[in-house]
Amino acid sequence: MKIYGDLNSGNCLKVKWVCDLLGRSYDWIAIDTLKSETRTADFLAINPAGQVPVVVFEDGRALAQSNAIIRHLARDSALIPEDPWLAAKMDEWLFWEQYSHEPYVAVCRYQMVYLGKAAGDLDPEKVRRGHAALALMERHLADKTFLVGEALSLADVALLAYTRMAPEGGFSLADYPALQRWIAVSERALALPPSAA
Ligand SMILES: N[C@@H](CCC(=O)N[C@@H](CS)C(=O)NCC(=O)O)C(=O)O
Repeated sequence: MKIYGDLNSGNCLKVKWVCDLLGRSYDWIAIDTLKSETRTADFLAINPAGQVPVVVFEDGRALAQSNAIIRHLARDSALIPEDPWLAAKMDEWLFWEQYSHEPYVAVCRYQMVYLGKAAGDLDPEKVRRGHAALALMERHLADKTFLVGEALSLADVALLAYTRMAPEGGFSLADYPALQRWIAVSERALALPPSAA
């Protein structure tokens, strides 16, 4: 299996973390998104959407979209709750992450880290919606260890990717103690080095 990805991308790290945790072997093909390596004819032949991550399996079939990939890779594993209701709640978080979290938290980080924007120059609406996403997670996690059920699931993997990087996008986590606790627990479960957050 080949994973085309950029290690600076939370979406790509989700895929790497799931493979590492499940002991799946893979070749990591480094794609530099900042050098537009997602726009070459060869890359577009693999993923016409021109985005990483994309995985090419042994039989040549390709799968894009980080949350679709991790859902496929983790099928039949403990990262997806057996209980159908809890699995659906996990999916609720995966869709929410892509529509209500990543477009704000990850985009602000991208603009600050890679485009050199100052925090004060970020679009205030993006900042407001990023904080709204973090606050929703904070309320949910106030009395819980993990987002769904009693164990790490793909919901935690997907949300961890950009939440642990939120400070790089100008989102201080100082006022989010439950989030900080959850980040530390999830990082330990994934055997990741603790983030600065
Ligand atoms: N919804 C997609 C988003 C993928 C995405 O935005 N990828 C970015 C890196 S995080 C990318 O490839 N950007 C380069 C480009 O658009 O050319 C997913 O979850 O995989």
